[in-house]
Amino acid sequence: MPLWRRGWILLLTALLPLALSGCMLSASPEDLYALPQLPEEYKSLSAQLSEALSAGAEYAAPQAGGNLPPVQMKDLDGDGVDEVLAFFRVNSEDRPLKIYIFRVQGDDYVQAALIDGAGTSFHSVRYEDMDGDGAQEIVVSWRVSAEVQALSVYSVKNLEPVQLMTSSYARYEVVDMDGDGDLELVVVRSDETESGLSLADYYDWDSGKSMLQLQSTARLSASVATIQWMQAGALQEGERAVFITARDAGADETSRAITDILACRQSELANIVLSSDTGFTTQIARFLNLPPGDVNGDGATEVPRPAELPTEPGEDPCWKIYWYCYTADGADSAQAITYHNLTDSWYLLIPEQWDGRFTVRQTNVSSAVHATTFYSVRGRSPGEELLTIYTLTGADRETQASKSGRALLRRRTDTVYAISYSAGYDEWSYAVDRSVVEESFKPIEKRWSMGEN
Ligand SMILES: [Ca+2]
Ligand SMILES: [Ca+2]
Ligand SMILES: [Ca+2]
Ligand SMILES: [Ca+2]
Repeated sequence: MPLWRRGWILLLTALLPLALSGCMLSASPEDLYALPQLPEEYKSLSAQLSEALSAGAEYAAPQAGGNLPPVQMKDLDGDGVDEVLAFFRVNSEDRPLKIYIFRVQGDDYVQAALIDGAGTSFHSVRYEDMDGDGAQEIVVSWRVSAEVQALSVYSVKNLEPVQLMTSSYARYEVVDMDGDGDLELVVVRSDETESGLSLADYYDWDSGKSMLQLQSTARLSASVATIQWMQAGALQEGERAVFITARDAGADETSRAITDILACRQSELANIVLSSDTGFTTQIARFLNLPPGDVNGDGATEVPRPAELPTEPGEDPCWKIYWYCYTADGADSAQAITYHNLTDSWYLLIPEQWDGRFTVRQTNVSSAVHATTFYSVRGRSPGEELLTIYTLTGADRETQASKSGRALLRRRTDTVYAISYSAGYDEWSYAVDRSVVEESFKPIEKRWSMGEN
């Protein structure tokens, strides 16, 4: 689809509500003449959208995720021509949420299908070819009420919508759990029968019935309200897994990260870290707002487990982070140690021989000069100064970074990172080559909002 066509869709979306509300009347005739001629097929689409709007529909754009416009283009049936999906709400109807699907026919757009549902708004929409047949399935999340969300998946083969599953839910992920090339659906919902915790339903594609079948259900260790992140990732041998992190207040008012890990075992969904004794996950750590991730770049996902670094009495606690990966049996092993500075968006992979022999202090000299200094440890206290990592954000950041004794680590649009070594570093028994330290420095990339599902 050429870019100008996409441009037209955006223009239509922007102008139609204005046109109907009369705002366009303030445009001068010259302004109107300046608009390029509308291609024929978009006149028919525009007419269809106008008709829906004048019949009492209003645009109801999805509120979260990667597909936000109220009018979206997607080649649903895989024939190389985009269809148009328009998201509306018609308040007077029992099933007020409507997705109109238009397809090109000759010079016109004609309505090919309608999907409707109950609820107050569209939360999100995602397009996934779950069975790999070239036709996109549509994953729709509906906000039913302030507390309840529902998830539905539609096949639109030949542009005829068939609902493949629907369920109330809190989070979901679409992922190839069993490695067969088809995508499965993992849906987290509240456990209504007991304990206030949550459950994960596993839907696999049944090619015989062309349906998504509920295959199995796994128990999780937290209530849906406490879930912070649900992410697809990988186990140690590369098996796909879903990591679910909840946050709850521990006994001493510190918050805890409670991690469940779902993987496919003999075609069933299993929570591989659930203890058979307690029925609860074994993976509980202090919560420091760090999601699981591939921290060492080996393809497997690690889960963080903070441990406190030595400090002087009265100082704020600071943390090193042990990162664990998992086998399919749920056995964990530490893969990396980091020091994370989330305020300044960086972390340092800690050389193994430093473990137990270093600590850290953060000194924010000014709002534009943040310094994180690493010390050796003497007894249980900070000892010799070893090195300092600077986060420089002021207008003079280049000058700051090139001050005597400082070396540039990394440059970003609005930040420069630099490092300086103290006299004690090279004499420290556990020092590693400076180039190793510098390669171990990692800026944290801002990522997509993970709450989209
Ligand atoms: Ca198409
Ligand atoms: Ca498909
Ligand atoms: Ca699969
Ligand atoms: Ca890894």
